[in-house]
Amino acid sequence: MYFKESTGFPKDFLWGSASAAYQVEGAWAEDGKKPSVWDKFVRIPGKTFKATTGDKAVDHYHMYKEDVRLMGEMGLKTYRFSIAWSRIYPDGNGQVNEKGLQFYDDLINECLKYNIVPMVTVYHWDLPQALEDQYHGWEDRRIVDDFVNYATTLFKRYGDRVKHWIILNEQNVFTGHGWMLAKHPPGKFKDMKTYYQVNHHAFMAHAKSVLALKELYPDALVGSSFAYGPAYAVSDKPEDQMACVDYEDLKSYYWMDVYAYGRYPRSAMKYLESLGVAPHFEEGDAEILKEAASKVDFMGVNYYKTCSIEYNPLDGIDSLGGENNTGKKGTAEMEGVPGMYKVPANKNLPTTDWDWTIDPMGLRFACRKITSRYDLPIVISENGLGAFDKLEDGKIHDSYRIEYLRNHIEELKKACDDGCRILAYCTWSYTDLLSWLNGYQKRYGFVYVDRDEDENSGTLKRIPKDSYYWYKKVIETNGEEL
Ligand code: BGP
Repeated sequence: MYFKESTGFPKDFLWGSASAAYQVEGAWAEDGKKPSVWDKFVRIPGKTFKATTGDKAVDHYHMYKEDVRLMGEMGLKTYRFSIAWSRIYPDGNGQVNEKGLQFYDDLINECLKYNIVPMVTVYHWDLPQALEDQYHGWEDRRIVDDFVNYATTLFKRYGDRVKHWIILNEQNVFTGHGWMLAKHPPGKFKDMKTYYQVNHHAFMAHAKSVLALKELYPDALVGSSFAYGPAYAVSDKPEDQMACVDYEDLKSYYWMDVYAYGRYPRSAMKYLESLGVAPHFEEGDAEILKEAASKVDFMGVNYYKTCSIEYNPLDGIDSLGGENNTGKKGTAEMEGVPGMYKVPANKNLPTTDWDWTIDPMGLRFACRKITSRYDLPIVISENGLGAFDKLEDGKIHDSYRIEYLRNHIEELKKACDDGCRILAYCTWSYTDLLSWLNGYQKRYGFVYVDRDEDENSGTLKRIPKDSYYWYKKVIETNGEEL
């Protein structure tokens, strides 16, 4: 739609930035914390870029005061961070660890000191290893109760100060990478049946946590964050359009429909049943999903890229695709399901060095799709550019990041004009941090952290980049000066 006048961003808009515990904290075995599945996984040779780990990460655990001070000076309105389950319950369940709880108390209070709204992610992938050892983690239904117990502990402890809660981060990514692509723990390949069952458990954990939170704090705002890569059909051929509908049902609505409507897309479920991989429901599950969906306040969206969809004949490509984890352009491989769709590169769009399309309008597209399908408010919980940053005379001139963010924010403003209710925009990420599979060379932050790929080199000094000062202006002018 085209509007002569922009109404701009709402007055109380939350300009934010995000991180995740494993990617920033370090202190992997301190103050009672026990290993998470990531602490173990990164030690398997060949799993991460140059064998990088989050043992030390960017030491946010010890340097959080400096990080939050820089946020305060920037005028940041919200800081989205996650809590490490294995700091709170080192064994996943059982004994709670007071020192772990205290750390997040301190972090939350530090944010509040600078009028920064804490936005808490309950789960950003770092499952306690103990639960993997006890019953294979997400594969077992017991995870649901342990998760809700953990989440409820957080709600009770922090709910007086935290209003914004994201239950799960990118359920589609951690399950897809964990049980189909073998790229995240537990490193299983094409285990489709377990993949869908694991997802059902995660949906139940999400739903029951939403209900538990609303019971304690009816005014809290809650949702989960979905990694949404909107799909474009490559042509107006009906078979390409149909392929795109298939792709969206299986790769997007399969998650967002459950969060927003409390039910799976009918065609996707029919398809999974035909393959014999549909998830098993326990009695009452359908009702719980529905009830929780009616209480969800927003759709969390992590937006990085769009994709193109083309019909894939029965004798066509059969591949889960291959990610580029090196930063060498053009090394990603195409995904395809015979008889349905394939995902060719979009020739109309530039890409990052990791082959992610750069598509600012895709963000507006995502907001519009969500608004018309679910009519829910939206929290953009992640958006950003991973790049190689070079220190020059002690500074980082990241004009490419500014351009990326500016173009995305412009499109987000148009989404606001279109009537989408956008509550927050969090860039990924605040400081530089560990990229799960791409080490420390793929940088996203407003604040440069002096550290090398090597575990022990670098002073960890924080240096605000050009984008830091640029975003400060954006916040000051509520998105008017880009
Ligand atoms: C999202 C994750 C983040 C972050 C980001 C960038 O999928 O929620 O944790 O890692 O992507 O991804 P990457 O580090 O692979 O570039």
